[in-house]
Amino acid sequence: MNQPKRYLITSALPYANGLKHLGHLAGAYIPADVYVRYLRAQKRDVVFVCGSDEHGTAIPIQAMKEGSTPQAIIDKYHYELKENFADLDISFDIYHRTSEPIHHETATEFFTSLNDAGELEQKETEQYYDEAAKTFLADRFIKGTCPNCGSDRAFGDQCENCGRTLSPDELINPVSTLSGEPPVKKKTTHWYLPLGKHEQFLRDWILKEHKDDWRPTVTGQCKAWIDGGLQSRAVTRDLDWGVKIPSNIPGSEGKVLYVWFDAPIGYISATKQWAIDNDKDWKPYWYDADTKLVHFVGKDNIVFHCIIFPIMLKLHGNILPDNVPANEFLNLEGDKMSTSRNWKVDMIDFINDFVKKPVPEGTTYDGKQMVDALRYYLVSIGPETKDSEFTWKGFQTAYRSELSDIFGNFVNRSFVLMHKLCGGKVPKLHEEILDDNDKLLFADIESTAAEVQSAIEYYHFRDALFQVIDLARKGNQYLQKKEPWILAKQVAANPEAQKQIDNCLHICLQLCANLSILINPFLPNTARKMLYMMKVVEKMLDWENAGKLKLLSVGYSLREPQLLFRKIEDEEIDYQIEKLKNGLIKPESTAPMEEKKEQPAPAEQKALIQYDDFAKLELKAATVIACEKVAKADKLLKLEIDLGTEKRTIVSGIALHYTPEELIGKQVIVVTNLAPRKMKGIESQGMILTAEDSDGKLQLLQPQHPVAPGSNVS
Ligand code: B3M
Ligand code: ZN
Repeated sequence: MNQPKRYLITSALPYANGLKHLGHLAGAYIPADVYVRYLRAQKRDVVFVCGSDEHGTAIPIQAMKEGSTPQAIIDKYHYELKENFADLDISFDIYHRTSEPIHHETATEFFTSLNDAGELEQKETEQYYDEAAKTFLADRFIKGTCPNCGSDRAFGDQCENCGRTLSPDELINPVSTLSGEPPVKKKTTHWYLPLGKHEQFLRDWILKEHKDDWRPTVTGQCKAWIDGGLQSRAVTRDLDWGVKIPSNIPGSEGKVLYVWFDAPIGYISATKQWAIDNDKDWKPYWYDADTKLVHFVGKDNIVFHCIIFPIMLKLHGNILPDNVPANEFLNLEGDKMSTSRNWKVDMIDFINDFVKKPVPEGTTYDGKQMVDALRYYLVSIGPETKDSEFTWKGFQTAYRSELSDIFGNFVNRSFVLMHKLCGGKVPKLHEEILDDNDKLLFADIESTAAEVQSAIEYYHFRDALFQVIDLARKGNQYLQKKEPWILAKQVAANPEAQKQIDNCLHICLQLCANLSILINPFLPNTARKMLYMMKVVEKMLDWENAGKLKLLSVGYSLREPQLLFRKIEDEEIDYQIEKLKNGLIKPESTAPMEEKKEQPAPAEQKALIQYDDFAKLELKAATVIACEKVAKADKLLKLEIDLGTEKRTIVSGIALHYTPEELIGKQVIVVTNLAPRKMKGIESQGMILTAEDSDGKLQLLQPQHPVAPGSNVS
């Protein structure tokens, strides 16, 4: 892989007019932080920027409603957001804000340079104006009757009832949501960015150049937008809150930059401020082609980061993003997360209820364990390819059955046994008696390090984390096979047994050291606690150590194990579920205080097919009669299936979800007329159908009651 010289990583700038919830955290902040921590462990040159988005109509309007000032609103939320991110260990190099003078200067220069180069157009239009509130009205602040469904709760940008995208002109009997009065039409002149001029560039850059390396959900949304026709976009607003258009430009009076024009420039101004604070040069990060720029955002921000901002960057002579690994949405307990309905879990609530919760007397755990617990669950259910779901029970189960029972348990057992059977020191490795199990685990350590690395480089964070847990699972299986506690009873009669114990625990401890390196980008607190137990310095977490088998020196004495993951009690979970249900606000007069979100036609749905297309598939029920792991392929299982009249071999990528023993005897649904395909040298003669559950586990599709092998499925 060609390594860029430096990285600039951004997370979407949150609006400073409210708190952010776990959906935001899972979408744009945790994945970015995992990536950045990995890059830092790789010793790469990386800057991670974010900050508060403090402009837009929503802020002065909220101030008006609360009888406050815009400045008071942004101050309140800016500091709160900054602290919330810090409490959850999101390790920005700078958390800036767009109200800073350096941002205003940067954004003004950007606008002026595009305008001077003739890249913007000025147009006069008529827009709705509220005479009582003395302000032009953003689409969201006009309400009326929907021309499509007749609901009287439609907004100027969208009808909440039927979902139709609207423009304010389409509303019947429009009224201003500010004064309740019908608005009047008033002429106004604005600057526009003609997107249409850049269609070919976008098609080449997104749909050709990045066809394979961007997520299909991202390119799909971009394609839908481009195909839908690229309209010119107004980049200024009539407002007195925001970045003012310089007064020497004719027509600038009363105009500010549209918030979506200035906000992404916030990434640049944040980089500038970071450079000032750290005595660095910011320019290469935005001008040198050897910089890899990656924007982490949620799916509602795709269009701005993949279409509008890149056009601005190109016109301004900056580098373009290398990737925008946008996430889909995270739902909550069976429903969409929503600020207006209060169906959400705010970061601050999790912090107060878990991280900063007073620790009962006599216990040694700390709140940071719960930061890692949350980070674990949010990565493991990360909506990387499609919407996924947060449930409190799912959180408790994943934490207990994966993190605590597999990872925590392995580390704990290794340390306890080492203290008991090897005098608290790293035992010697007796190379001459290494057996196949030992060698296999060594090989697994090496290959997992490489796989985790590759998954992170490709933004497959879920998969990467899964691999780490799977490696710990292998450690447990290894211990179970070796049974050093049984060997210990034989030592008196057979001194060779001690050598076997030594080998087993030597390998387990080297695996623990590796696990700390691999888990570090995801769970930094856990990694540090492991360092403490191993009495080694931070430097061991350097990624170049991942996959190495001699990280801990023989004879080195290690500390007693510490509790890595405390228990999450049922009462804590029940309390959260109750709290969520009690806080729900029924949809009524909710005028969400968010800027309009761009929602192009959903692109992730596959195209319609005709019945004839479907009828080409041959689906049959079959019974699994034998099953084994495929050598050197962690995800693959080789199955022998009985189709009544014939038996077949199938290779299926479900090894991380089922053990071979679990599958034998089970009925499955098989696509039997799929062209045979070789995987790891084995010809697969069909495909097994599964469905992904909310935890990302594949579940077999099965007939409700057993049927004869070979039965047709239709
Ligand atoms: N302030 C966040 C949002 O849409 C918006 C992102 C700006 S990123 C430059 O919720
Ligand atoms: Zn409607």
